[in-house]
Amino acid sequence: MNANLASIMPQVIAVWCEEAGHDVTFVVYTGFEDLATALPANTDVLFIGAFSESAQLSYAISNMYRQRGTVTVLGGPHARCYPEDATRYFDYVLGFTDKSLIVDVLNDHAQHRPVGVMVASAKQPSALPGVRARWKFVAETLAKAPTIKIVPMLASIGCPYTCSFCIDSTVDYHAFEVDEMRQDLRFLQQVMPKPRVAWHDPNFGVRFDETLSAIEDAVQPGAVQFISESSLSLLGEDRLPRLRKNGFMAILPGVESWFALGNKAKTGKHVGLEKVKQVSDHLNAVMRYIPYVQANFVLGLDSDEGPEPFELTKRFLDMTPGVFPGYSLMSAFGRAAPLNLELQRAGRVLPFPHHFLNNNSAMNVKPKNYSWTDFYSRVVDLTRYSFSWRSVGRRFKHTRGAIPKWMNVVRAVSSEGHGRTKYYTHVRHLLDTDLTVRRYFDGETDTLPAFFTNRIKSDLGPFWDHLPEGALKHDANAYLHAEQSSTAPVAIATPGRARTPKASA
Ligand code: B12
Ligand code: SF4
Repeated sequence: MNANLASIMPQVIAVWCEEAGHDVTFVVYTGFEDLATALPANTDVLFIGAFSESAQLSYAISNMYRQRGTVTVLGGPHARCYPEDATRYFDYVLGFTDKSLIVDVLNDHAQHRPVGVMVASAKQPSALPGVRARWKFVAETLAKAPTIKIVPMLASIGCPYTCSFCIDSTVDYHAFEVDEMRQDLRFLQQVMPKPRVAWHDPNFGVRFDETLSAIEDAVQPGAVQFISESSLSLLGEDRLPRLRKNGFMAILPGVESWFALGNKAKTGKHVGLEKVKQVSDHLNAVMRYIPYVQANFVLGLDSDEGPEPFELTKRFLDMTPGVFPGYSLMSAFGRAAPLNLELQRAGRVLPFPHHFLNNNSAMNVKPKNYSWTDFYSRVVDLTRYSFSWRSVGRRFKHTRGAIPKWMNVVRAVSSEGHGRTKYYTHVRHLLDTDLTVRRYFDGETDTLPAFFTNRIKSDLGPFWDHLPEGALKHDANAYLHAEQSSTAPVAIATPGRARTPKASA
């Protein structure tokens, strides 16, 4: 993982473990470290934070360390989304995590095998150690980033909106103490010459005035540069000058679809071309103030049908040439969202190994209104259009500033732009030529086609040999099965500690 994209929570866990009196070794795995030697041989407890795309890697690492007697704990998006599967490979699988939960796990530190325990705090923590407390671990992480170094911060957690496909649709919005934020920003300016901060808030600026005032108190205009993900509804034209003045360099709003989620884009009931025009005008205005704008779209939502959604996105790109488009193939990340239960009930979720669940390597939901071949043809066409030299040139021309201009070019010609077009084109070709692929996509078999198995093998490299038996397969409907079965350990969502670890043996 690029060190600039690393999560806050592993740094938080490291702080809490030290506060509880433990010796901590913190490792950011960027793909180059030798994990066999990076941790002390006598490690008692190993915490791993992983997205689902790193699930198989995390299972292999856990296996390596469990064989040495280490107790292993998984936390992060994969643990929240696929806890049942993760308990097959970890002693503890953590959902929402606060300090007291970590202390409980450390006190217990027992091997729970063959099936680990799922534990979670009742809700998201109301406060987390800030940058000052995490600095040692932030600095270790940033030492691995090339020239540009980005510090991750959080001003809030959860979201007031309820987009049914999103993990935060059921998590209440909670803003952290602004005073803590002020102090962190002052501290950062003492330890870094011109800090860059990425807000990891699911939806930054819900409490716009309060948050911006705190920034203004602590930072001279422009002394710190900021990046954030905010919904369009929060980016009214009256707020843009203030964001510019305070050094906001990049904003990543979610448009998602031309036919749904109008409240989030502040387009109300307008759909189709009307929404395109409105969002395009809005984002062109945003670009007059903020140099880098990425608009995020989800492809394959149930609200979309026929060629129009794709053609409208092309139209949008023509009308908004400076914006970088971020595409996600609709994905159901296990327990992440209420919508997933419906999709599992309808038999539409495919068992693609987690390794491919990163919104582009595979789409694990059968589209409602498209055949696979039609869908992939349209995805190929749209990505080709978006990263064609014509679009790249127009984006370059309509973006201000050297870094934003070149970042767009690099992203377009890298694995993200041209690389994805090539990958989607290949998958589209396999749908025509490889019956094992077609039958897997159609849900007629759960035998993973050789193309995908070989890809995991090559991605995991030496870790492939440590992958536990059966780790490429999971129950794609585990969420539904747990809801239906009274005996299933539905731990994560219940109030209070879901399943308290035994007292220390
Ligand atoms: C900020 C963010 C990013 C940032 C920062 C990424 C990062 N490394 O943290 C950026 C923009 C870089 C990013 C990129 C991606 N993201 Co993102 N991102 C988020 C977002 C909006 C917030 C996450 C966050 O920090 N929340 C605040 C923390 C405090 O809360 P939390 O994550 O719920 O964590 C709690 C527990 O899980 C636990 N915990 C968390 N980590 C750990 C670690 C340990 C060791 C322990 C014990 C506990 C623990 O403690 C926390 C407190 O209760 C979430 C959506 C969301 N609202 O959660 C998506 C989300 C995490 N991202 C997602 C995805 C798919 C991606 C990408 C693959 C998208 C893409 N195609 O590029 C990439 C992959 C990045 C990578 N591998 O590094 C998915 C993950 C689904 C999954 N099961 O894997 C999510 C859930 C969005 C979604 N689609 O629903 N992302
Ligand atoms: S606005 Fe963004 S963070 Fe909030 S529920 Fe919708 S998708 Fe999730």
